[in-house]
Amino acid sequence: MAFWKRKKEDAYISLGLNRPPTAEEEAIAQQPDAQQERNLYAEPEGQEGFFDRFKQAVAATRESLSEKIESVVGGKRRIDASVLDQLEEALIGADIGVQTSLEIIEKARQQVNRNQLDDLYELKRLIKDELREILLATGRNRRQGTVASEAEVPLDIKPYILLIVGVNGVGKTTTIGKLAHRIKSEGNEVMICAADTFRAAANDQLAIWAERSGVPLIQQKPGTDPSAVLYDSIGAARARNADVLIVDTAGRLHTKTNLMQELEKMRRVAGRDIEGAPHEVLLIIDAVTGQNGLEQARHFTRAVPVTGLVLTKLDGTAKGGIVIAIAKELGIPIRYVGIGEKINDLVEFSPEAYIESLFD
Ligand SMILES: Nc1nc2c(ncn2[C@@H]2O[C@H](COP(=O)(O)OP(=O)(O)OP(=O)(O)O)[C@@H](O)[C@H]2O)c(=O)[nH]1
Ligand SMILES: [Mg+2]
Repeated sequence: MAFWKRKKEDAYISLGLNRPPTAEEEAIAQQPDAQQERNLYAEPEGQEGFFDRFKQAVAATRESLSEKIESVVGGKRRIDASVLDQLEEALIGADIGVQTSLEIIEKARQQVNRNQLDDLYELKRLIKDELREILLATGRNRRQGTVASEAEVPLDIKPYILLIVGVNGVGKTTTIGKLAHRIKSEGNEVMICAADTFRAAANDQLAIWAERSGVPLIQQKPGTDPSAVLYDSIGAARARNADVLIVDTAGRLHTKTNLMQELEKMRRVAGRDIEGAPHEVLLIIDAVTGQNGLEQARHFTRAVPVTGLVLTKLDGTAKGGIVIAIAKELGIPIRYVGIGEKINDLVEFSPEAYIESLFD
């Protein structure tokens, strides 16, 4: 079940049923493993060619990684030390992270020494398994309560508040437009709050996306206290009985602690008015900025309780391995990835689709 889904019937549709589940089915569905399995292997519904789009998005990374692996292993009959050294470089080059790359290669080395691994196919299998394990561990952290899970949000809370945070230019506004479109098309009443009052042009840009997605926008003059705009928007959302309120925030510099305080204030304002709000704090990270984006993310997660990540511009980088580095470092689930600039260019993140796309 997508984390923001509000309609009760969606809960059973997401179980692959066209009727409410029996008590027994419900119990099975509640088991963590069943949930995780579904999230991992189910292609998010209603998305034609989901896997193809994913493949397209990581094409540059796949090409650079797979080509390197194949050219390194090439016609060699055995996987030897020099192959593994070069492979290590290829993994690091894809931004998977130095430590992780070293660990994977060390594992491969041990298996080669024990004659348990001797061809390219097995080597790729090992890498895939290791990467999958990292992404699964993120899911497990989540269940251990590091991050709120959707099951904890009562369906009758309105509006469900999504706070969107991240530094300048990472794609917050664009992602809000895509999310608004998506959440609305699933049958929810959506509203957008323009709490990026820092930049004069921010409202105009958001207004364009609000219009594209056919969703009302609540805004005030540039320079207004963002928390005041949020307060107003919650009132407006209540008045219209909106299901979901998506809140844009300024592209704040992580070095300016006062901006972090402002975010904290917004959180308080939301929480005072609506039980459990903000229900989701989505941190937007630009995949193109690689390790730098990860550094920004560390700052944010220290200051605000980020519950999910959106990795944008995955289509624009050959260093798509950053997904792994982020999952491992932050232990926060990646909810979506941005794969282009258009309204439909946002896909639910699937570890399985990601890994298969990288090595197919
Ligand atoms: N290729 C690609 N471009 C994207 C994606 N998401 C956003 N962009 C582009 O990134 C640029 C910045 O996006 P914005 O949405 O304005 O970013 P922002 O975080 O709101 O920026 P500020 O409000 O200035 O902090 C725009 O040119 C977007 O079209 C994506 O998934 N893929
Ligand atoms: Mg913006």
